Amino acid sequence: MGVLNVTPDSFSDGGHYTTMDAAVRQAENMLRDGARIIDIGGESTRPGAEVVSSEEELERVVPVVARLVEEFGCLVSLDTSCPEVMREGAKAGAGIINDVRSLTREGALEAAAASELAVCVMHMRGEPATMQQQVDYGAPIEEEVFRFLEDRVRVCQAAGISKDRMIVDPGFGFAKTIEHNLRLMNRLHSLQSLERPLLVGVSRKSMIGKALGREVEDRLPGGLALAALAVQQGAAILRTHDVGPTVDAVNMAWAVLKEGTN
Ligand code: 9MG
Repeated sequence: MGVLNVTPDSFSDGGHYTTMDAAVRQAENMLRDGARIIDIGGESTRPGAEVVSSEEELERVVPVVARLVEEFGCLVSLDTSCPEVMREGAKAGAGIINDVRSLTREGALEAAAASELAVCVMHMRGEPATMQQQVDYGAPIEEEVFRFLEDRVRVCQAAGISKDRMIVDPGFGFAKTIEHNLRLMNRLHSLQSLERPLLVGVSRKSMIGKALGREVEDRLPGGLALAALAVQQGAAILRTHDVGPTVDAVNMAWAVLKEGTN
C-alpha cells in the first residue's frame, strides 16, 4: 500500500505541477514500483497538524480518487475518518476505507456499512493530537491491542459490516511508547488469531528514529527490517512511502519463508 498524501504541503515541487498532476505522477510511480493499493489522505494525522474541514478534505481527496481509478484502474483506499469522504470516495470508485479512528466519528460506522467497501480499523487512543498522553496500559500492549481490535470488529459487525470486509491494524506509533512499538512488532504474530488480514504501517515512523537515532530521511533501512519482520509474522498489507524498496524486502522475505513450506 503506497502512501499518497494530498495535503497542500505534500508536494514540494516548486509550484511546477498542480496537486492533481503531482498526485497522479506519484501514484503512477508507486504502481510501477509494485504497489497494489494507493492510500489517499487529505488530513495529516501527525500531532500538531492542522484540522481540516470535511469540505476541504472532500475537495482534496475525491477528485484524485476518481482520476486514479479512471486512469490506472487501481485499488484505492481512503485514509479518512470523515463520513462524507467515505460516501463520496466510494462513489468515485475507492475500494477500502482506512480509518485511524476506527469509525468512531459520528456517522462513520453507518457510512462505512452502507458503502460496502472493505474497512481497516486501527488501534489508537483518543485523537492524534493528544494520543501520546494516553500511553499507560494495564496489560501488555499486544493484549490491549488485541482486545481493542476484537471489540472494533464486533462493533462493525453489529453495524452491518461483515467480518470478511474487515482488515485490522495494530497502529504502530499511535498512543504508544517506543517500548510498546518494539514489543508489539515482536509479538505481531499474536494478532493472527483475530483471523483478519493484518495491515502494518511503520514507514519512516519515529519508532525507527528513536531506536536508531535517525532523522526521517534516513529511516528506510530500519523500515525495511521492520517490513520483513512484519511479513514473517503474517502481515498481509504494508503501508509505505517507499514502495520499490519495500516490495524488494517483502519478496526477499517471501523467498525465504516459502522454502519452509516445501
Ligand atoms: C494514515 N496512517 C498513518 N499511519 C498509519 C498506520 O500505521 N496504519 C494505517 N492503517 N493508517 C495509517
